[in-house]
Amino acid sequence: LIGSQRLIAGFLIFSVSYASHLICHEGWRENENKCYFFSTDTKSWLEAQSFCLSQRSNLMSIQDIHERVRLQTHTLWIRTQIDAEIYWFGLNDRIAENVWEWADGDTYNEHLSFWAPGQPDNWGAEPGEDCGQVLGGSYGQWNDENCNVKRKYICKHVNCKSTSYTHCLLMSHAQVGCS
Ligand SMILES: [Ca+2]
Ligand SMILES: [Ca+2]
Repeated sequence: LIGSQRLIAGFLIFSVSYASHLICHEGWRENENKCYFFSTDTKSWLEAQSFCLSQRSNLMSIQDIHERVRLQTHTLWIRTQIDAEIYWFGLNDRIAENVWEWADGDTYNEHLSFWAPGQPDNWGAEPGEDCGQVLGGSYGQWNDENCNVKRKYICKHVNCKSTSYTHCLLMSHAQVGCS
């Protein structure tokens, strides 16, 4: 009996660790139970969000410090992934000027914001700048830019194979990688 219990326990441990390496589709990168897609092509912000939705994801939101910072080194995780390039992510104030929202519907936490100095500035003539991007050349800091500009983009979804289904549903109603 003890032997078989060990076998079952061993199998469960194996299954959990095995599953944790299987959680993102090919071409997506895993970080802390989420999957990220870094595009090589460029799109307007809305086109990029449409693409992410078609992949059962959304333009990336930043929901905890771990998505910005690798604790050991305080290196921004995003910064380590994007070199000096600029990528659209999910932040936008398209509905109401200077009211920032994430494309996936999650809460915008002011204390996690990481705007570049002087940003957001809603620069230029109407409609100004309503879409958010991360600046690889500036430590992954954020800027707002005209939504029609074509940029590379980052999609994200929670990976429900790596966590309990209930927990996954609690994490976000809109991050649908798990249905
Ligand atoms: Ca704006
Ligand atoms: Ca700006």
